[in-house]
Amino acid sequence: MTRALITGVTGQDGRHLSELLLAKGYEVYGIIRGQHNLKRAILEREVPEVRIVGGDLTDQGSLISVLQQAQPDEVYNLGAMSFVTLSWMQPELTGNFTGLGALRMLEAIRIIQGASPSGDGGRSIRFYQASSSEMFGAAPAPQNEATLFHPRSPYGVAKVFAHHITVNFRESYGMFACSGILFNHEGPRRGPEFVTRKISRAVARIKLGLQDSLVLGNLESRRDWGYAGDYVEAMWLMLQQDQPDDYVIGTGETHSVGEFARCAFEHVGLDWRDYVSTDASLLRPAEVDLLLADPSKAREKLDWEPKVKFESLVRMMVDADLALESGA
Ligand code: GDR
Repeated sequence: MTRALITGVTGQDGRHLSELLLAKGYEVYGIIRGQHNLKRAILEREVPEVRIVGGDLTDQGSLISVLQQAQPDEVYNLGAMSFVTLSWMQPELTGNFTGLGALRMLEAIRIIQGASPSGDGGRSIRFYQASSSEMFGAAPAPQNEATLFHPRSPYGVAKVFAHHITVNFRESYGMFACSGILFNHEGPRRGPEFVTRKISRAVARIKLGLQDSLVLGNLESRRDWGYAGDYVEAMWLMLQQDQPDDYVIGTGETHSVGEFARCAFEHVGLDWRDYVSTDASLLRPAEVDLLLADPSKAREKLDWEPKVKFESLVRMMVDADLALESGA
């Protein structure tokens, strides 16, 4: 039986990926830091088959122990401080967790499997790094694997380090290490701090009379939004190839935050202009204005296509929040 180890297993992607791998017959181990917490409880309820192991991306020794315990064939490093806004408030923590965390896991794998600098070893554990379109930041669109990074947040900077160290371990030690540069991916499991879920939740609550308005920041920024369930499939595909490589994953469509809000309100028969206002305190010190993926390499080499389109994604999220908020 193939064994996978996932960091960030309690997050949106961790839960989707666990389900995908379990359905493929994998034994899935998930690293959880700290003691009991709400996110762990959600994971245990939604995907109880995941074997939970204690560890922390800021603790090198714990990662070595976890690898010894789980003996994985594949490691998916999804763990990060992933909320861009928070990365300006806690930049050092972000660098440590999101940037150095990837290095610690790579080092742990190298130590465990005894990869040699000549590149003739270390092919047994396959490694996936969750890289992000935030690395592109201000780079001109559309963005693909050859686009130069220009990150605009401490989070983006930390992800650039994690991406390059993944490529470097592949080149230095011959490790099967892949970096998936995923554009924004959403769904009903998205945390409420991210703009799509903030909107879908507010729309549901406004429709049900539980809330009367929604305050947002920048309505003009544009994102390439896809469905998280489609994107975890791409992660898995990357680790099934003959050669390790890096891939951009996105839809090739871009929409503004305002368009997302308009579409979400329209779905419940409301006009977004009656409910949405903006507040300058929600603007970021530096913004990423336009993200648009060119996912041609993934389409050609992985035969990967996103299935859920923008409007279906918005409707899926609003419907899920309507069900949740009405206790259905
Ligand atoms: P992002 O996602 O920063 O792209 O990173 P987020 O949903 O937080 O922001 C998207 C855009 O919406 C604008 N915005 C707001 N954002 C939030 N959170 N709250 C608001 O009220 C609001 N109003 C406007 C933002 O300014 C921004 O332009 C996500 C994360 O999941 C990262 O971890 C991941 O790497 C990238 O996507 C790909």
